[in-house]
Amino acid sequence: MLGAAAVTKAGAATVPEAAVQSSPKTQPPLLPSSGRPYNPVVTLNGWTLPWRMNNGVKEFHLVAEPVVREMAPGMKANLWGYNGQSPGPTIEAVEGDRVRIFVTNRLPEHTTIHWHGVLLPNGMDGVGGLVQPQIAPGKTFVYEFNLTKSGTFMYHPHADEMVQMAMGAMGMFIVHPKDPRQYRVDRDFVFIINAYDIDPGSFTPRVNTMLDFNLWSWNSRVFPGIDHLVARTGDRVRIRFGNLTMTNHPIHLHGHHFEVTGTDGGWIPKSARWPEVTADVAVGQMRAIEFDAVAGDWAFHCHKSHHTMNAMGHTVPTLIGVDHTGVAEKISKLIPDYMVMGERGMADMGEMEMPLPENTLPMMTGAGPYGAMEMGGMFSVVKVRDGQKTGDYSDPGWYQQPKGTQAWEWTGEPPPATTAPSPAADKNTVSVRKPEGHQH
Ligand SMILES: [Cu+2]
Repeated sequence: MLGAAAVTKAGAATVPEAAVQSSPKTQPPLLPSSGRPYNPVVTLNGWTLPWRMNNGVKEFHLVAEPVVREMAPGMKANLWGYNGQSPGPTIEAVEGDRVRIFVTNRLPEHTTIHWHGVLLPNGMDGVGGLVQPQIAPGKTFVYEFNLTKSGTFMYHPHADEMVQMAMGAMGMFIVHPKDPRQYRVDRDFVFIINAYDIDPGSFTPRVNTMLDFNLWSWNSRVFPGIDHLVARTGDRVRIRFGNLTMTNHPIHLHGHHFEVTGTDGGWIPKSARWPEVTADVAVGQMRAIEFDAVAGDWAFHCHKSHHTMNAMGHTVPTLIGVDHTGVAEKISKLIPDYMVMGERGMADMGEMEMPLPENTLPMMTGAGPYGAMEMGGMFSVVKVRDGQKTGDYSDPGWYQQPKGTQAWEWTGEPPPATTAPSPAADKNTVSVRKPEGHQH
């Protein structure tokens, strides 16, 4: 048992067992077995950290450690996380709770944890060097405070932040309202927005990258590795997302008008909410959105189109409109596997069987019921079905559109097309008078 001294100081007999999760699948909501009742969240491709009650205090144990995270089938990354995963488990507690969080450091360097957005005593704020000594490797520290306000918060190191966050050390911290009827929804999803720079063929993120990340992830997963968000028609659905990347993400949902109901600072009063289809979440921010679920398979993604792509080269020239006739043949005499890409756009890549280096993902991928989806990165599907049972988060399969409600191919005579008159080349003369002398 590490950090026995710290434990004695907290008045506890032992450090609670540190639960570990190895599956990258979305775990079912963890119903509270002790303490105040609440409606638990569902962490996308993640889980909630179990706790124990000790004389009225809710005790958690987080272990910061190197982990291997499957980012999508076919690609694994060496990351830093907590209790076996990156991001770490979601911490769930209730307004009014006193929490005691043991943090054991199994990283190769010192760390701390900052409880992002939580109102607490200064000495519990987790900024290494400023309000506490760093937690050396092998040591355990205890954070203990009262949760005075419900809302959606995050946790992450405030020690060698650039490296530790680039490596995936972060998690969500949900404080439920004391009255479970307040802000009640039928389904409550949560994830953290993060980004990595992992060269194709390698396993460990570059930690000095400032802007050129190549894997845009939700809970350290990328499409097609991100689970679907499943709901029943008419369900009130909340999705909470925190952004710990280096850029903003306009998160967009099809088929619904949602309201932003929460920020890092708490709940937005009903009278101050407005309808949206895209919620931009800046760096270090959180947004909670809510909507009444409409039947269908609705795309849900970051609207920066580069963020719905997986690893790609940034120096590829645009070849649209370039005629490669004959060129590929000549080059393939020198390079046997050479193929021409991008002559008509890049959609071909969604279906192309390209040789890839070990441990990377196609730039655009994913199969839907009608073919390639040509997506990657921050993309998932909100699947809403009439018959989905309460509490059932299992995949209902693809949506069957009611007859006559799907776009179809026109096979008759095309309607007469009116086109804008194009200016004839000979009318495009420009007369230019050159200035003479220096008299303007
Ligand atoms: Cu984005």
